[in-house]
Amino acid sequence: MMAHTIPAATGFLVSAQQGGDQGPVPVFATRGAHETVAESLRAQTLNAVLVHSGSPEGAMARSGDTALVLAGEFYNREELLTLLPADADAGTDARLLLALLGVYDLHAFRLLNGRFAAAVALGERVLLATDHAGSVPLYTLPAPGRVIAATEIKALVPSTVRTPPSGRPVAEARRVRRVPGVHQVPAGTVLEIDVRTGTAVPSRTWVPPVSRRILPEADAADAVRGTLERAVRARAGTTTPLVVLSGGIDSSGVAALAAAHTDGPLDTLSMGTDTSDEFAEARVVATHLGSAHREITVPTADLLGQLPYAVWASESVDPDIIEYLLPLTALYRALDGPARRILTGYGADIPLAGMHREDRLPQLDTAVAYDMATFDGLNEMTPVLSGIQGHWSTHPYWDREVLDLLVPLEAGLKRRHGRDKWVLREAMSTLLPHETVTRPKLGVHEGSGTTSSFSLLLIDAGVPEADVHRAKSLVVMEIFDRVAVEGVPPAEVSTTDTVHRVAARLKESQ
Ligand code: AMP
Ligand code: PCX
Ligand code: MG
Repeated sequence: MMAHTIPAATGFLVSAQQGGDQGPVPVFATRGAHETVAESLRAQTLNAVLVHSGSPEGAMARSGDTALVLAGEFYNREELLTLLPADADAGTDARLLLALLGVYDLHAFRLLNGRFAAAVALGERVLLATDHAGSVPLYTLPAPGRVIAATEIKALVPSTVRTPPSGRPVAEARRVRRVPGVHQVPAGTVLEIDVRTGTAVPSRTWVPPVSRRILPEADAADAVRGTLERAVRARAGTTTPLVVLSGGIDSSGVAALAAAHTDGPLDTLSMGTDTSDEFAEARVVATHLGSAHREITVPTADLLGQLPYAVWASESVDPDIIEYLLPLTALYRALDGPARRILTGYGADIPLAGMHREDRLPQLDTAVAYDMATFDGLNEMTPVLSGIQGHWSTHPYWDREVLDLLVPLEAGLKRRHGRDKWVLREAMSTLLPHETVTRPKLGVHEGSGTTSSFSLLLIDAGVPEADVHRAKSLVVMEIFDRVAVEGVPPAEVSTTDTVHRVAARLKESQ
């Protein structure tokens, strides 16, 4: 079965408890209907609220003393099905996971290539798992007798958790700023929690490769094209997908491969601002592929005004990441109408070191190793970003197989013949116009003018140039505290006021 427009559930809040008290109040930025579920097992009750768009039953599964909920989807269903008897009950991803847990227990999570967060109650244990990239963020507050977990922080803050249990520490997990006891489940990890004690034991299910692989040019390019093609096909769904297109090699490559798997024209969409856009470059690709192409222009003042939405959706406090996500937030928010399955080129620059504009091989590989060791917790691929408008985004470059191929390629295949991301450009060279294949990298934060206009806002408020990055960080943290921790709606938080407060505070402390 191929993925449909939207997965059965795009978020959840669960409470697994020995007693039968009420579950927490559901609060999500992700748009969708809420379905309440209660499954009584021998030693615990699993209460859940699913965020869904019409068929929540596809996101849960129960058999004997095991019950689970799943937000998101798997991309290697066919492969996984070969592990089960032909008549296995595995029609949905949730049922498939249940069947795999029956055979492999928590090691089932090592088998999955997907974009998901899962919560499983089985016996006296609770399993909380992320995909290899932690691309659907998952947070937990494990306490003796009651484990709560959710795909958004705002569902676990003291005001929504009716009786905040005193949480237990979670080894190797990062704590959430300003929310006592709440930890983020690490990427590529399953936490095994004893519901009686709240003790959590992590097991890694994926780690980024650290060795490097040597391949002839042609073999490397063929492998990249074939692997990426499978990743795009697995994500394309059964309705026409929408590719968010900058006209750079990453998103253009995704668009070219998606067009080949779509009956009729592909949909593509570009955003720009009144200060900056990449419309001409994206149009070259759209014309080449014959896509139904749209352009959206967002005034710069509106763009900066949407900062609270970017933070509310991503729950990230990294100012650089917020600058990448802000133009995309504005793009998704402008995308009215029915729910769409969105493919993006996001993430290609991480395994290929495209952001670093580095041509020395040791430095390039240092950048790859660093970025692959530090992505966890940044939430840059969270589905909530487009989920606030009811859409579902997915990132082919962060497919598990694509990463397992791209990360280990020796640096000389990434920078070669004077080009960055050489192996990707070579892989796409027959599918795209020459000017697209050879176009230099421009980040979304640059192409939309986001970085420069945010800097200007701070400088105009009196922040010295040397303090701009720190001030951005303070602005983002303050907005996080309002919209994620205190539950203030993003529409009620002003970027400009926050910037002025931060500027005044910085002046005082000088
Ligand atoms: P980047 O790698 O900086 O180009 O941005 C990551 C991804 O965001 C791209 O691969 C595109 O899918 C999307 N994107 C970036 N810029 C735009 C834009 N101006 N319009 C639409 N989508 C964009
Ligand atoms: N990107 C990158 C992501 C870059 C930063 N993330 C990280 N180091 N964890 C990409 O699409 O790969 C741009 C704008 O380029 C965002
Ligand atoms: Mg890119």
